[in-house]
Amino acid sequence: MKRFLIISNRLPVQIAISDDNIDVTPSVGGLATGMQSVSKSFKSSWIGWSGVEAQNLSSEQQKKVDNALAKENCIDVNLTEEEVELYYEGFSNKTIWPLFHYFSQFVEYEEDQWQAYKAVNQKFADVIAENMEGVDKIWVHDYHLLLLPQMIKERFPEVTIGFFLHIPFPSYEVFRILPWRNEIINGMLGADLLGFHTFDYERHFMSSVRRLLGYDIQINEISLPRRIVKVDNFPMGIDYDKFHDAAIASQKKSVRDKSEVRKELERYYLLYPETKFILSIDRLDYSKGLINRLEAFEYFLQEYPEYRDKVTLVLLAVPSRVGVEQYQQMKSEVDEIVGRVNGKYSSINRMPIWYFYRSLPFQNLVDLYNYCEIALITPIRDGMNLVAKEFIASKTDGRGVLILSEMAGASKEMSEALIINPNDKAQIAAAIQTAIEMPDEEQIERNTILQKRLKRYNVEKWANDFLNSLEKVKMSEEIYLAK
Ligand code: ADQ
Repeated sequence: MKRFLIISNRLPVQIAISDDNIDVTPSVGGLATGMQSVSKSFKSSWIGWSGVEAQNLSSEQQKKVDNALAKENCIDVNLTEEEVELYYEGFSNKTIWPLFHYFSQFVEYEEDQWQAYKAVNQKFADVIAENMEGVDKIWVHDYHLLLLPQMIKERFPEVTIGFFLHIPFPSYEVFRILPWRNEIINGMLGADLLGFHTFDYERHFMSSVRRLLGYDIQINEISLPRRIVKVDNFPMGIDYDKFHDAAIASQKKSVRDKSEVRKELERYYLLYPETKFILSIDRLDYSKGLINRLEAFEYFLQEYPEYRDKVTLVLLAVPSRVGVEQYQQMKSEVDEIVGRVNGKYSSINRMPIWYFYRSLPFQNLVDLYNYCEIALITPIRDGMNLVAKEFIASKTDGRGVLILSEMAGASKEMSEALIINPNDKAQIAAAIQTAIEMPDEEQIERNTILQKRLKRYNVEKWANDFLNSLEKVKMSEEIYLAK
């Protein structure tokens, strides 16, 4: 059987190191799940960074880490503290991330970060080169590794390379701001198949290729001098059954076995049966629109006073990139607004916002999705947004209303949600009212369509579709070269 390589910045594992023990546990994220289904048909290995900085390990410990990773079919790309700072926290998260999410005011243009980005992409290419035996296909993921496809193609021209971008690709007028724009585009064009979440990102990419490099472009093909590159959209799905089944199982649990979250929500609901819970979940990231969401909620409480005692916003923010200045600033701003709103609208028994700054175990997450009547998801920009899909998948009686930003890739597939402009406070407030008042039959009607779609196009289907297209690319390339 041919071998297949999956490449991403981080390996899909968590590593815990103590004096005499190394514990490696597989992580359960969407990408890892999608890839599990792929590894049924291919013998695959995953190459990426373990999350442990190389110089913090003794050679003995490094050996143990490598052995433990090998059992999970994972291969570590050792990164030093400096590389992590310049390549990951630097160029990836201070240049590419803000630019591709249209936050051009946050973009840093640092030559040393760019050099580190190139060097680490090269380091990935070197580790790949050491592990190429029997490999005929490579799938590279995301914005940390935009130069890697070309680096692999130069060394292994016969190998088929796929690349998938998990974040938006911005319009040409934004992308062109980048001093290293041509290198980035050329890096990506090393792939045989380029995948994006939406047609718009695909179109933006094509437009940048045409305007920067002048290549000939047909509907979803780019003709390079010696080969063609296919470009297509593959909206990423979720592990639908996992969320749906967990929600059903949770409802059947006895009081003793229920999660703390569920017990607390049920207790509160007994005291205040009129309460509608509005759920907000994301990483604390400026692209996710937490500030505008909180301001819209504040506006709702102010303009719709009759609902003040009937709604509770459950705000869950996962700590993210805590070393980056804009993230620290945003955290202070969120703290301030939550304090202001709770200060103004709380009563002795009730608080309008329940604020949690932490990650949650899977079961609690599912219980929140399942129990809360409304989800308020208002990113300023978001490649896809899986939370929106997980919320709908976790509904078991068809009830629940999703309010979703038109700037999330997910909005393209979820038009049955209440779609809003994240910068329009009045529109968001009106949508909250609509959601609270929406009749059950209408909720069920909308969610039935959404659930059917999410179940059909799940993460397994997404991964398989991408790989099927990768197979076809090879065939059409042979025809092209024969012409
Ligand atoms: P993210 O920006 O991380 O992903 P998203 O797609 O919403 O955003 O995925 C977040 C994941 O984290 C979800 O699977 C969710 O279950 C989990 N999560 C969120 N809050 C949590 C909490 N408090 N505790 C535990 N888990 C939590 C990037 C892009 C997105 C794109 C994905 C996939 O930015 O646009 O959808 O990749 O391509």
